[in-house]
Formats: sequence, structure tokens, C-alpha cells
Amino acid sequence: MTNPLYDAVLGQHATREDVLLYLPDGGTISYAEMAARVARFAGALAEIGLQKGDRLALQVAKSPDALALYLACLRSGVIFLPLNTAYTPEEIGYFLDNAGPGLVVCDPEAATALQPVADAANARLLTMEASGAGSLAEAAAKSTPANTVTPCDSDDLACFLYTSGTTGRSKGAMLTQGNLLSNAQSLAGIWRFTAEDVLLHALPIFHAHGLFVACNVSMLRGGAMIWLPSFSVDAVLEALPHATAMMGVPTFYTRLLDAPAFDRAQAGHMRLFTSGSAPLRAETHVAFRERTGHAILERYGMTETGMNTSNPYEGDRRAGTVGLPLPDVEVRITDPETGAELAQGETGMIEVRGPNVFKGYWGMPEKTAEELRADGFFITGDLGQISADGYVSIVGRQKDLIISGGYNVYPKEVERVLDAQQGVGESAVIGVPHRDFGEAVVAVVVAAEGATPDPEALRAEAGARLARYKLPKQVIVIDALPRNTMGKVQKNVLRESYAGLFDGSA
Ligand code: MCA
Ligand code: AMP
Repeated sequence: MTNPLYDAVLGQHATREDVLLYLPDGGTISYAEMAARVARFAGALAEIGLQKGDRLALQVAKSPDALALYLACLRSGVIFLPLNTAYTPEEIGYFLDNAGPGLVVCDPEAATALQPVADAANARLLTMEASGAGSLAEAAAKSTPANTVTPCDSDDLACFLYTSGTTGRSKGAMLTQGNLLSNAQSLAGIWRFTAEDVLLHALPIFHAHGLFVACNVSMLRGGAMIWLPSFSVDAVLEALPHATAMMGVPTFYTRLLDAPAFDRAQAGHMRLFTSGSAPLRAETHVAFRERTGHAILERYGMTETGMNTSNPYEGDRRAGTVGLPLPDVEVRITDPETGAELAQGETGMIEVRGPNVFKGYWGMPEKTAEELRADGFFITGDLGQISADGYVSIVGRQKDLIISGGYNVYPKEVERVLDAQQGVGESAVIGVPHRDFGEAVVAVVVAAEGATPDPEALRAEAGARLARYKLPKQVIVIDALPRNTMGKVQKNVLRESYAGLFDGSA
């Protein structure tokens, strides 16, 4: 193979007329049509001057062209850097500065705000609309389609995905072709994907879940996807009778359960529902099974590693566990302080090793060394245990992280923004149980001396700098943060105090 990942997900199907995407307007795109589109984009990338190893950053609405651009980057050996559409220009500025992309692609309406940011990073800016219009599409229409596939090997970088950290500064996880391909092969195998499958795709495609777990697995086997622009209960209910599988975050499942129209008949054509990116509550698992007869298959992964464990396709899908290590992944539990391996059944740090584990953080060798051990094990920051029969359960997180609706929010990043605001002395950002998002971001603020900050004004100001999903759903002003004898803020005390804040949350 000349380009293992591209050949596996598209190259091998490039002449097939079978449907790849079912679109919301009733149209379809076949594998052959996608391959032709990808060749045009690859031609345009070459004409723009992007070469193997260069970076392309993309912040656009989900569309067939966004998928085509991902595939064109794979084909050209260009490193693909997808960015959450919620990120603000300030957040994007950091990623561009860090990754040094040659080309940035954004929605036309974001171009004015992003042009200075792209200029500051010496990157060219082109646009792409969900409809297929935009300056990149124009360049692609005029380009000579690429007629060669850029040779790559498994160790070549395919994508950067940025993931925040406890210090509040994002790190670019470098994922190789081999990382992504090995994981797609494992998942397609254990989840029994075939060319007959129709995957209901309602996830965003700027994260590992929607792009790698969903698209790579489906395309590897030559299956089709019902391509929804985003998750909506109505659209999912309409599509389910035509689909065989769906991958979702827990919020998808709780929202479906809230819909009275969702029943056993609706899910009757489905063979598989998977869940991940955040803990699936055992009650949700049980309620879903009662309503539909399907046991949601929960799996566990991370940006840096792709998927690590999965409940079995055949066998016991155990609620509250994330299942068994993938066939090519090793999982061990270690003492979080010493790193020593713990005895079976004990609770400690989950560490993973395998061909799925990333190459490190772009330009941050010291961060890489902190999390990736010399023996190849990655320290996940998740705390867990393994049962006698091999099922992994996640019991907590050592990293100070909030997962809201499947999106990660690092409190430090939000605290830094709040602390810089007028009238704020200090802040502590916590995750509080939320029925819809699993956890919701809440900020507890102490006023600066003599100030009386208005919580709504603080929220509004932070909203200009932070992606909306990171924005505290509520800001609470109190007199003093609880601290232990060492002076450390006791976030557990705050979490307990505000645990019922969203009891009535929709
Ligand atoms: C939207 N909002 C949120 C979230 N999403 N607030 C907190 N948490 C969220 N996740 C806010 C918006 O900013 C807006 O606020 C309001 O909710 C409505 O926005 P809307 O876009 O209509 O929201 P939605 O369509 O209801 O979206 C909720 C969602 C979405 C469907 C759960 O967040 C989603 O698709 N999540 C999936 C995330 C995902 O793919 N994660 C994978 C990463 P305002 O009104 O204030 O503006 S993790 C991963 O890849 C690893 C490897 C893994 O294991 O999978
Ligand atoms: P990210 O790197 O942004 O994809 O987030 C990865 C983190 O999401 C993991 O380290 C876990 O804390 C969490 N996560 C992913 N899947 C699950 C799951 N099934 N159950 C609990 N936590 C999960």
C-alpha cells in the first residue's frame, strides 16, 4: 500500500458506485463521487503549495465537503487539524500559532474575524460553506485533479487534534496513519461493521468520535452513512428506520428517551447503538434497553489514544463499565503517585499501550514525557479498576476535567478567563450534575476587594473569549472559596454544595 489510511478508507472503494452518504435533502454521494471530489481538493491543495507534512486547519460546518477535505489531506499527506465550530477567534489564534498551518479554511461568515488571526500565523485563509460554495471550492473546481496518491507510511502524521490540559493550555495530539488505521480496523472487526451497514451519523466531525470512530470505521468497510448536520431528535427519529447503527454521546440517548415517539419499532432496523466520550449512566442503559430492547454498547477512548476498551458485541454489555481492552490494546492500573502496577481489582490510574497510542504533543516534548512513559504506556488521567473477568470501570478522574455533552472543559482555562476580569478576585470552576449534558460548567467567584461583580456581566464577558459550551451555565458569587489546611481550594466541597443546582434541568 502506498498510503495505508487513505487506501483503506477511500482508495480501495474509489471506483464503487455504492452510496457513501445519504444527505438530508434526499441526495446521495457515492464512493466514486467522493473520490473524484477528493482528487479535486487534493489538486487544489497541491496548487496552493501544501506538501506532505504541512498542516491544514479547518473550522467549518459539517458537510460532505468537510469530509472530502479530510480525505484529501490523507491522500496528500497533509496533516489535518479540525477545529470545533464553537471556538472563538481568540481560541483559534492559539491553535494556529501553535500548529503553524499553511492553510486555514473557515465558514465565509467567520472570514472577517479570522483573517487577522490567520495573518498573524502567516497562514492563507480560504472559505468553505456547508452548501459547497466558498473560495476553496472555487479553487478545487479550477484545479487539475490529483492523479497520484502521496506515498505515506504508518508512522507519518495524519492529524492533529487539540486537547486541553490541566494547565489550561491546549496541546496538539499528533496522530499517525497507523494510530488511526489500527483503531478503525479493531473497531470495525469487534463491532462487526460490513458494507451493508448504514451508520446514522449525527456527531460533529471535528473530534475523534465523529471523524475517526464513526467515519473511518464505516468507510473502512465500505458502508454508508446517513449524514446529519448535527444531532436533532426529530431528524434521528426519522432516519433510524433506515439505519443499522448509531454512535452517540450519552446526551443523544437521554434526549431520545425523553421523546415519547421513540420506541421499539423505531429502533427495530438497528443492530448497534454505541456510546462514549462521557460516562453513560447505568439508568440510561437500563431505560434504553427497556424501551428498545437494545443494550447500548459503551466504549472508552481519548483523543490521544482513540478507542481503548469496548463492551463486547456478543456477550455481556455491562452497564457502568467500559468493557474489555481492544484486541491490540493493553490496559493496566497503576498507583497514581508511584506509577507501580497495582494488583488486579484495585483502583488506580488507567494506563494504555498499543498501536493506537499517539506520537506525542506537537512541539511539547516535556508534556509528552509527562504523560507517555518510556515503555509506551500512556497515562490517561482516568481512574479505574479491572474486574476479575477483565471489564474496565472508570471510577473517577485524576485530571480536573468537566465533560459536558461529550465536550471536554478544563476548569483552569475558564478560571483564567474569569480571573482576568474586572471585579474578580479569584474563581473556581466545577462540574455539576446536569440531566441533559451529564455535567454542566459552573463558576464560583469571589469578588475582588471592594467590587460587586454582576454574575451575568461576567458570563457575557467570558463569552467573547470562550467557546459557548465552556461558558459557565451559572456564575455564583460567594465570600470565600473553601480551602484545606494546605490552602488548596476544595472543589469537592463546592461540587457537593451545588450538586442540586440543575435538579430541574431539561
Ligand atoms: C451545546 N451547548 C452546550 C453543549 N453543546 N453546552 C454545554 N455542553 C455541550 N456539549 C450549548 C450551546 O453553546 C448553546 O448555548 C446551547 O447549548 C444550544 O446549542 P445547540 O448547538 O443547539 O446544542 P445542541 O445541538 O443541543 O448540542 C448538544 C449536543 C452537542 C448534541 C450534545 O454538544 C454534541 O453534538 N455533542 C457531541 C460532542 C462530541 O462529539 N464529543 C466527542 C469528543 P447558548 O444558548 O448559551 O449559546 S470526545 C472524543 O472524541 C473521544 C475520543 C471519545 O471518547 O469519543
Ligand atoms: P477527549 O480526549 O477529549 O476525547 O476526552 C477523553 C476523556 O473522555 C477520557 O479520558 C475520559 O475521561 C472520557 N471518556 C471517554 N469515553 C468515556 C466513557 N465511555 N466513560 C467515561 N468517560 C469517558
